[in-house]
Amino acid sequence: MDREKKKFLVYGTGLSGIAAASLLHEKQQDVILYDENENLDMEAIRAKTPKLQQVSILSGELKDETLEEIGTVVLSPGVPVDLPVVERIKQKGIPIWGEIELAYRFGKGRILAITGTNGKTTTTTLLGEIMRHAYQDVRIVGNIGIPYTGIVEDTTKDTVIVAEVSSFQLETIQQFCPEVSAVLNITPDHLNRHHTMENYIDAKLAIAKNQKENQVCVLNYDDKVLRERGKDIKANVLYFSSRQPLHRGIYLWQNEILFADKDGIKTVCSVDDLQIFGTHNYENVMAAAAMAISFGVPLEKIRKILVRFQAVEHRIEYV
Ligand code: UMA
Repeated sequence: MDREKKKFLVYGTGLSGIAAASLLHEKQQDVILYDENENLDMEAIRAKTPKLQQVSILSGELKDETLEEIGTVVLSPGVPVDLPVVERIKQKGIPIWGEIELAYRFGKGRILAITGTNGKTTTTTLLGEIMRHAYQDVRIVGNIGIPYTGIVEDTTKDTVIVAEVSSFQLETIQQFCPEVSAVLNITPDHLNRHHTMENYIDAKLAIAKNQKENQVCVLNYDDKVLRERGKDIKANVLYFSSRQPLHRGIYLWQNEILFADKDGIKTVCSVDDLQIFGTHNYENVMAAAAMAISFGVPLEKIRKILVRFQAVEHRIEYV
């Protein structure tokens, strides 16, 4: 059977799975929603969205005969890619897309994407606010708790998408390609899922794997791994540093955040004017500012939001 005409199987019935299945249904694709959990409350799932009334929902063991009908599997980020059942899907030659990949294939707009072990949510929120100040239609999505597939139907070519992406989500991208990406830092995390630090680093850096020379990847110069691996990135790498001046990039010098490029050095802001504190937060500010500058937002607009921005809930703040 022609794979194009086969069904999608959406694996996982959490936030990502429900948004992905709803999008596929909306796009008139044949879709099966699947979850390993045998005690799944299907009625509760259907109740979550009226769009799912027409979608078949399966749970428990995933049978070979079901896979015979499947053209593409859309994996939720929480599903490890080395599960025996996922290996079985790969052996059958069925393409596996992450939920982010599905959104990318069906969505429109310009994408900025952020990953890193720490600071993702603060940086994503801050960048989202800067973008909202500069553009009309801005969506903040991803690991932050808003599935990217959930907003795809509302996107146009003018939509600006600011996405927080986790290593789990990046493991299953194929073509996903942000215009501007950032990796904030990499320290050991989620090693039960990725097994080795090398796998974890590879998953994080996949954010830049499809980027071209005219696109930008923002990296932390003070992170040894990122400084090394930055040399292999095809995109234009723009570094930030809280420890040293850079010829080209954004850095902390005494109390000032400065941006240096071929035209000279400009002041982004003074850290004394910020509402968030600590070097880790100055790094988040530098990453968000570097991304916004790379996207073409004027410095004055960036500065206005930086000095106004308050800590994201449940993050460290000054009391
Ligand atoms: N499931 C299986 N088999 C498995 C694992 C899960 O069938 O082996 C099923 C579960 O029974 C459940 C569903 O999959 O029904 C859950 O899917 P999920 O774990 O992917 O969770 P979602 O609700 O879809 O939420 C996901 C992200 N979760 C994870 O990455 C674990 C959310 O990030 C994200 O906000 C959301 O998509 C929207 O994009 C959470 C997270 O903890 C906050 N992320 C990690 C982190 O930040 O450290 C990476």
